[in-house]
Amino acid sequence: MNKLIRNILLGAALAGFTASAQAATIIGWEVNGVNSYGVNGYTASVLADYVSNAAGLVRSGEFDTSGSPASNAWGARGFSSGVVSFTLNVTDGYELSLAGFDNFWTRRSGTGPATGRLYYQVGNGEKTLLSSLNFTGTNSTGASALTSAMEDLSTIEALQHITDSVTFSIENLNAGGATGTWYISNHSGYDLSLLGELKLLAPVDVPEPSTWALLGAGAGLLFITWLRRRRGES
Ligand SMILES: [Ca+2]
Repeated sequence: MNKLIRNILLGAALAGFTASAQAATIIGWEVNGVNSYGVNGYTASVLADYVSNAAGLVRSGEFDTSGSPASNAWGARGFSSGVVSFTLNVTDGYELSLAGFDNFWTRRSGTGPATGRLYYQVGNGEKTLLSSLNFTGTNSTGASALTSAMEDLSTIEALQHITDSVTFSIENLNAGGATGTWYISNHSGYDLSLLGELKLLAPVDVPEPSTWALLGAGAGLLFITWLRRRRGES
């Protein structure tokens, strides 16, 4: 493409992003209609452009999915040292700035985990505690476990201008028994969701890394072929 036209198009795209810069739903899960604890790796119900979440909503650690699960809820039983997590991968050329959690509706049984901890990890960085959680809802209407720390992520530098990935993990604690349940619970709207903003990074007028990598790989192959010929290998 003509360089001038390309720069004009990129400039127009950037201007569009700037004009509409406001927090929107980046990812959200709806658990209405989810039964039998829901699938492990539950696909997001809404996902913004330029981010991916290939693994879905994942449970790991110690848990089981036997017994009689609640309706319209995603979770597990025996979550005493279980973890629920999800990862957002940002498309190359974009950056993600997180504004806050919008919804975080939970329910548990009487012997389910009463408290938890929410951590974030950007790329391969350190796992950092974002907030301690209280799971107060023990009936079918559940309760929000949002904290002020979760609602405003804009002041956390690490969660702004993310260009690789971010993982949130919920560690459930203090279960009263091995059969205690814990769920993301149905409420009006999305039941677990995150707000933020995606921006196109400013164009840089140099060959892209992939181009350099291809050039490098090509040169490497030529060199190996030349070496082999010199040594009389086929
Ligand atoms: Ca819902």
